Amino acid sequence: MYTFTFNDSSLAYSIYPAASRDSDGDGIHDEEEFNNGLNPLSRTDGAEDADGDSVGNAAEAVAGTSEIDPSSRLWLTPRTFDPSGRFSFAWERVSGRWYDEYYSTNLSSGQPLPSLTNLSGSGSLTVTDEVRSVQGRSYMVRLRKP
Ligand SMILES: [Ca+2]
Ligand SMILES: [Ca+2]
Ligand SMILES: [Ca+2]
Repeated sequence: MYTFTFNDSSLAYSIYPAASRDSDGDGIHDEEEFNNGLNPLSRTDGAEDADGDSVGNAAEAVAGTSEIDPSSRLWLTPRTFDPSGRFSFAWERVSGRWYDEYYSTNLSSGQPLPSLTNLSGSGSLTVTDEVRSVQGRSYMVRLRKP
């Protein structure tokens, strides 16, 4: 898909691949906005949540999830404590994205420590904390887009 722009004052025009252009600067490429019923010339819809899944449209574009499918979102789901007290959680990975998993025992000071990094692939990934007592621990997944 290509986008054609025309300036009626200067009579200048351009043609560019919509998949590589973000005309309104909201973090979502024009082609993705066209395909999902968003407005590629309005940056206000980047902050909106078209499918009501609690993740904004621009954040979904970065995560590689669908802006129009509420079942598609980056979301940590707590699984369970196993019999020995280990805690597991999961999230859906998107192909072409990289993930780092962090935990912290104290969010008010210090930095979260990486325990698993450079995770890629697709589909659900379950991570189990090998520590048997996770009381007071917080978990975070950082996403990187190449
Ligand atoms: Ca855009
Ligand atoms: Ca959403
Ligand atoms: Ca979604």
